[in-house]
Amino acid sequence: MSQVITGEKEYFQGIPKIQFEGKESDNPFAFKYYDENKVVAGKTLKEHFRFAVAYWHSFCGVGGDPFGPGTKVFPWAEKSDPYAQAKDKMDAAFEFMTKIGAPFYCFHDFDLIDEGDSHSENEKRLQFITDYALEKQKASGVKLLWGTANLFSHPRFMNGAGTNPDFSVVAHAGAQLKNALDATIKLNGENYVFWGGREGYMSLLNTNVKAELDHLARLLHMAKDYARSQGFKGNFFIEPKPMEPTKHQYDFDAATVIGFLREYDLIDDFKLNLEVNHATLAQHTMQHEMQIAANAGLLGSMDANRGDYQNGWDTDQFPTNLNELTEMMLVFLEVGGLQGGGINFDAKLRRNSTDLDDLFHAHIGGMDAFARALITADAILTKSSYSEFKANRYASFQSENGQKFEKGELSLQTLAQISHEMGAPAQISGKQEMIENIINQYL
Ligand code: XLS
Ligand code: NI
Ligand code: NI
Repeated sequence: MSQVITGEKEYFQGIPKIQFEGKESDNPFAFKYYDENKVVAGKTLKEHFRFAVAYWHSFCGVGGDPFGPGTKVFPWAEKSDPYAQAKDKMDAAFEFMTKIGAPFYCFHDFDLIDEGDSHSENEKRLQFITDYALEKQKASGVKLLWGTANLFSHPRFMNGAGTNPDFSVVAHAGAQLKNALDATIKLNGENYVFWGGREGYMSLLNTNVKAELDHLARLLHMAKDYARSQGFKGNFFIEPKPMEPTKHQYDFDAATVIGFLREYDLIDDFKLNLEVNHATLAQHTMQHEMQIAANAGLLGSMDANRGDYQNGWDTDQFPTNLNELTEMMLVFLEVGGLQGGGINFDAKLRRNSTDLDDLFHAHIGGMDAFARALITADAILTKSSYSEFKANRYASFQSENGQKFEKGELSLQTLAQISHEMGAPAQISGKQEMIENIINQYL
């Protein structure tokens, strides 16, 4: 995929396909670290990351906030006819994706085309725009990393979608979900995501948590059975987030979702799509979430962004924090990367970043930051004392009794007896500061 694909009109005029020029380059429209063909730890950067552009933030989000309307005037949003507008937006999207060199994209159903006022009209709209998307994918080589359904914006979902106390809303969600699955399958989507935007509650006083969780699991089973019957071979991902828009979201964090998948027998088909800013909202680091998911074999995909140290909500900023990213990439390499997913920029420009070219700066920055972090993490793992130090911390479990303990061959009485023989443990430093310095040294 090297060709730029435009529609009748070129939206990002004067911006060519972004090339890798190296860190000495002063060209703001060039990659400084992301050389897609560079091989690190046995794979090219392109293969490691499988970067995806998020349709909603990049081509739909005009920057509205609770204090004021949107600030961005998109030239692809001028036409009032929803079909014509959707086509223009898709032209802009594929032009951008081929210029930035992202091999994948992700969407919600009604990012592609505005929602109509009936199921049949929506089916017609999605048919139309997915026909066009198929042409665009073929011409460009850009692929669909995942599709999803927006089951949280419309007022009908104010009490949830799959967890709504009203069966007719649950049924409506089912109809919409079916169409979104059909669209994803038609476009050869590699995965399908469930983010439980309003699958949670505002108050326990009016909520039957047991019934709601049972209903959510039922809907997920139905979705999985339907998609499989239609030949979908990809992964289903659940995207944890602890709160926002609801006060408490059921898919709180990785550990909670893993427990839910086990409890409801969904663990063989579902994995996790983790998001940096959701991890921090749950009072975790992203690297913690990645490790917990990987321990269960469920590290599927990632939504890349960053939060703000001072704000307590999902600010969805583009990732630039190299220390944070390097720690993430250490886990990424240690656990062998993602299971079927990629890295989707679920990040938005600031409300006052209003030029069309800002979208390029944001993605160049994000892709470069990931590349630099991965290269750094690989150097740390292969050249520094990091891995050896970490392994040595646990070396005592290689002793005869340590091995018996790990294999479950010791009773508590024997363990106690061993301790009597071993005497008081010596103090061993965790050496956190020394390890932290290695990151700075290799960056
Ligand atoms: C919102 C979520 C959302 C999902 C897709 O916070 O991150 O964008 O990724 O529905
Ligand atoms: Ni997300
Ligand atoms: Ni988010």
